[in-house]
Amino acid sequence: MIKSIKSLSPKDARLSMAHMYVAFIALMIGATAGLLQTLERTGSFKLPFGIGYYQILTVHGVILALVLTTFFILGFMLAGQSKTAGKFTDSERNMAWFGYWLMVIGTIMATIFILLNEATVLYTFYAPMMAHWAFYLGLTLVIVGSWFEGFVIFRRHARFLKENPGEKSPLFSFMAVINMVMWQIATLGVAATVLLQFIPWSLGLTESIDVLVSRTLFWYFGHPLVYFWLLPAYMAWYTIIPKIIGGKVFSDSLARLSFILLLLFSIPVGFHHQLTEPGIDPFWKYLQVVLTFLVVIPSLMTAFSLFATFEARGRELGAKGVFGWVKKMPWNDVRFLAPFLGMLLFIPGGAGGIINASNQMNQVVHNTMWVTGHFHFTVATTVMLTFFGIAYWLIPTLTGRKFTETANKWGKIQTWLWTAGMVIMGGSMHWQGLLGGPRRSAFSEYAGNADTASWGTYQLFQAIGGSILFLGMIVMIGVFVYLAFYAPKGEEEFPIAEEGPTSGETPAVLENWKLWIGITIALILFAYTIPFIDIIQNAPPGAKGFKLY
Ligand code: HAS
Repeated sequence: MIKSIKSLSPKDARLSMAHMYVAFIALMIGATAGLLQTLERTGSFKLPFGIGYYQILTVHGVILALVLTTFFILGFMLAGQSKTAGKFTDSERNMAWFGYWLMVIGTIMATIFILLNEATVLYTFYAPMMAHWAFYLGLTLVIVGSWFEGFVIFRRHARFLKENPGEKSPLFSFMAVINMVMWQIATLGVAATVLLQFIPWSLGLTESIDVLVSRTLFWYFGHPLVYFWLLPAYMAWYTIIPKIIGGKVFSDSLARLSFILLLLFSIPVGFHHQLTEPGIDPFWKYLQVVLTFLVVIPSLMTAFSLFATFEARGRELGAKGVFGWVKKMPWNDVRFLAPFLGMLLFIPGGAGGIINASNQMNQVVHNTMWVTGHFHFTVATTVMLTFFGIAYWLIPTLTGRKFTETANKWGKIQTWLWTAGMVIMGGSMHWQGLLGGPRRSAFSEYAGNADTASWGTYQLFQAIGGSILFLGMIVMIGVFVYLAFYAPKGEEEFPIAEEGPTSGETPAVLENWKLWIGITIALILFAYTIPFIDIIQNAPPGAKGFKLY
């Protein structure tokens, strides 16, 4: 039970903490499914009780990529906004609770049908694989619930601007608004395919489904989805990490500009997931590849800003040279160590993304284990290590407890286990993919196949990595439970950095929402209108549905 805590309004803390419970339960279920997958793929382990590989893979993808992320991100953003812009009103908080419960009900519905093996369609639920209609409805509720929470974030931000005329909005709140604007616009695509295509089709109201339309609408949503995961990690890197290392925000306007660029360029790029698909004119694929390269720029700006933050702090502490700061960083503080290792792994993770986006190289890596390696380095390492780093101080802040030395020690063990597990597993996935190893394949799919029977060593490495990760998950859950229920009562800092002397004036145009949302919509219309009309006009006959098992 949350008593009185000064660093955050208790009612807002309770709301945020409710999200954290779901996120960490999801981590437990999803990571266990991940371990089982790596073991199955060695060929020496058979899943018990007749459970299928693809069913476990669906649990893993949906529960981790969609449920854990969405709950953690919304909980974190609500807490950060309450801290920086001020607490929510009762009506705002009630609306957020309403959204939260919709998301919980949707998650339970989707999970039940996955467990019943009625929704073994993986997290991308590609047609013509068909799930029970209740699975799609469950996912819809999760999305609609998140919209309500998004409206709360918009309202709180607008209220701050109204109540503080002429004042700049808090950086954290601004970033949360960008993330939710991107999310609301992007989820329109997945909502459209689910409501107009999947639900009528799975109810038997329509006989067939237009596969290319559904995949295009999915990937219109799918790429911004990965930035929806990344942006909260960037929020922590820009606004929280400087405080943890004792430094200041390097540049408020650079941070805002990089978020605006991420908003502009993260949506009109979905075709880079469909480069090998027939039915989309190559010109439009080319255009979206160019836009993909533009979306890399704000990440490079972020890298620059981080180096500047570290260097400035290092020099304050007496460091010399470009990398002198390395010796001055608080390596013993897991709140810094975990996100930092996430940043480090984002260098190969991001480079892998650039390879994926390069049309010719995509032909080599598409649908191979390389892509699985790519997203384990990005979302499962960069983003998750940052989320863990956040959880170490956020959970005690929310529950009115202290982040103790014991928790820090176990946190460091957890961080190294997670990093080692991901490097071994993700590294081996990349390698296997380069050699043509297929992704999303159960052992039984390739056993006995002369071309692919020799993946044993890679699968073994993945099982070793997966087992280390499983241990990392157990330690994380242990620390979470300790911080939520057993750590000594007290007040934990919610670390938010101030602007440094390098920051300069922030131009008012960066807060011009009509302008940025207008350009975002214009870019989307430019990148999608003509190819989408073309896809519909030249559609082949629709596909009938099938079930995996
Ligand atoms: Fe990706 C596929 C392209 C980033 C996630 N991606 C996926 C899938 C997922 C995913 C889940 O173009 C699979 C979907 C599926 O199931 O089919 N991706 C990119 C590009 C980027 C990128 C260009 N992806 C991400 C992020 C993800 C993510 C982030 C999750 C969070 N991705 C693709 C493409 C595909 C794809 C194709 C389709 C492949 C196919 O064929 O199916 C870029 O955003 C990457 C830019 C990043 C950088 C790195 C900047 C580095 C920083 C760290 C600085 C470090 C410091 C510390 C300061 C340029 C900011 C340094 C310290 C020292 C001491 C040195």
